[in-house]
Amino acid sequence: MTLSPENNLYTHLRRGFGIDNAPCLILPDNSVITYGEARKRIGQYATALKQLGLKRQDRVSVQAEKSIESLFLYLGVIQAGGTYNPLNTAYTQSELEYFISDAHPHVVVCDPKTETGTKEISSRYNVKHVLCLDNEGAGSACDLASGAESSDDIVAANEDDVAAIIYTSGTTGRSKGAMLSHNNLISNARVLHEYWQFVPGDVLLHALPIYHVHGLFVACHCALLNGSPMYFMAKFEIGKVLERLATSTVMMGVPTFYTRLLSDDRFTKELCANMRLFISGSAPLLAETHIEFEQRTGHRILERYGMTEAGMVTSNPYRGERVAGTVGFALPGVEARIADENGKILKAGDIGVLEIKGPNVFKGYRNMPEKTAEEFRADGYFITGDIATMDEDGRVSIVGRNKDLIISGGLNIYPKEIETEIDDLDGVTESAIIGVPHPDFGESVVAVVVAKPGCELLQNDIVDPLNGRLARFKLPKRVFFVDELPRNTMGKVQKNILREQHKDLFLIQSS
Ligand code: MLC
Ligand code: AMP
Repeated sequence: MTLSPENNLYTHLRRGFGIDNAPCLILPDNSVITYGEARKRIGQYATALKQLGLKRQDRVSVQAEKSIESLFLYLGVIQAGGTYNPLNTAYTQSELEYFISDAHPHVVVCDPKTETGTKEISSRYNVKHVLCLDNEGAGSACDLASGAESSDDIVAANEDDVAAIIYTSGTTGRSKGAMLSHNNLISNARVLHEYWQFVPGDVLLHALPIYHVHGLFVACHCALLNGSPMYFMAKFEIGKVLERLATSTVMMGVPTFYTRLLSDDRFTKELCANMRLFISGSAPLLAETHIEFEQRTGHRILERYGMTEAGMVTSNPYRGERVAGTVGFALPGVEARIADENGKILKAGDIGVLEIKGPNVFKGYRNMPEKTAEEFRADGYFITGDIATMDEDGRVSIVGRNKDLIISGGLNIYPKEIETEIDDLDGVTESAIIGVPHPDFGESVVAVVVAKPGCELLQNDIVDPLNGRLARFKLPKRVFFVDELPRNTMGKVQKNILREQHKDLFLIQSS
């Protein structure tokens, strides 16, 4: 293992950067940040972080709104050899405390609105510096960078050094910090850039958040490696997205983006005339959305499949059949197989758990060697927890999940975490959290609660106390009260029965 700038992700991204006066980011007010300006600014963040004493693989935890400054901060951390730890902006302060205690960051960057609380938490865990960035990209982190000399030096790394830690919720309710190495990120970025055939002239419409793999790595890395401009939007707002479509060529989104576009009459074939590629992932894209989209626009959405622990894993082909309801083939360099729960490899067409291996697969969960070991087979395959089939040609379809996970609008929600909070409430005996079909979010959170005898509870008695403890996207959208939960002979709650009972809840309401 050699320590070299050649092993640093930023070296590879920067090689792809456009010439100095080429546009890198186009903002809602049409102002443009060039690649030269971006490089300089990233170099200022790298210097500022080093001046704060950041060393190779020291963590920088960031819970800040999407802005050009938060993007530059990310790249500055990588240039400085640090480990970037983005956090969903919806996380509450009590959720934040766990991440800080686990990541043990050298620097925390937060929104000015949460500065007091974040400083208090950080002081308990010996964090050296707490800085701020607001939704406009202003704040002490930005000021510090402005006062630093820009440097082009990229800190040497081992290819196995941890470039990012992304927390993904766990089935036990405790979040796991997936450690992604520079090499994990470089290999995946290169493969996607080539597989999706990025070309000069591409313009990426970027409306995803940048605290997850999809918006931060998949989208940004492809554009940066290609030296392409990105329309950089704070969030997915339909009007703003429609405005930019006519001059974009590529968009990446979660299925909610596509269903929202389809439900807007302004979204037409003409508006998509310049588009080369629509990519969907992070959650299942309904076959009906795929078909309706093609009928409306003439474009076949390219669906791919991935996860925090491995970046992108499979993809429908760029040229060749993009089949609705399938996630395509293992990407070059990635090996995929279907196995039963004991690890016995199954034959084509059988349903089992998808297992994968490749340079994209993470190094493990931070501070959780046992949990990490449990999720790998002896021959190095990672057990994804997704139920899938693979046909004779290697085309994969995801048909379910072996993990008790809800994906709402592309965000993962683990029922256990919510159940633990609800079960702690006065007047509650127990609860079950389920995901049911939702026309906008794909799936939505529903709570089924057993109250203690004699306790009359209402929906608000359950939801209100969770506010402030759990991010709001995790809160149940509906609560049902029952006398008892259905259980099998082993005593396990039969969530499939509950899901079946409530499957039309949001579909009926919306029609
Ligand atoms: C927001 N809300 C949600 C929600 N997003 N509720 C459930 N599920 C969601 N995903 C709630 C808020 O708490 C708020 O509720 C209300 O909706 C309005 O908030 P908002 O921020 O204005 O929502 P909106 O802009 O409509 O956001 C929806 C969305 C967004 C789908 C555009 O969630 C989004 O951009 N999702 C993408 C997530 C993503 O990038 N996933 C990739 C993970 S990586 P209240 O009660 O407070 O008013 C991964 C690997 C892979 O999975 O394969 O890519
Ligand atoms: P995350 O933990 O946020 O990285 O989410 C990863 C999970 O999202 C995967 O394990 C899958 O369950 C799901 N996922 C991602 N892409 C797809 C897809 N195209 N189809 C179905 N599920 C998907």
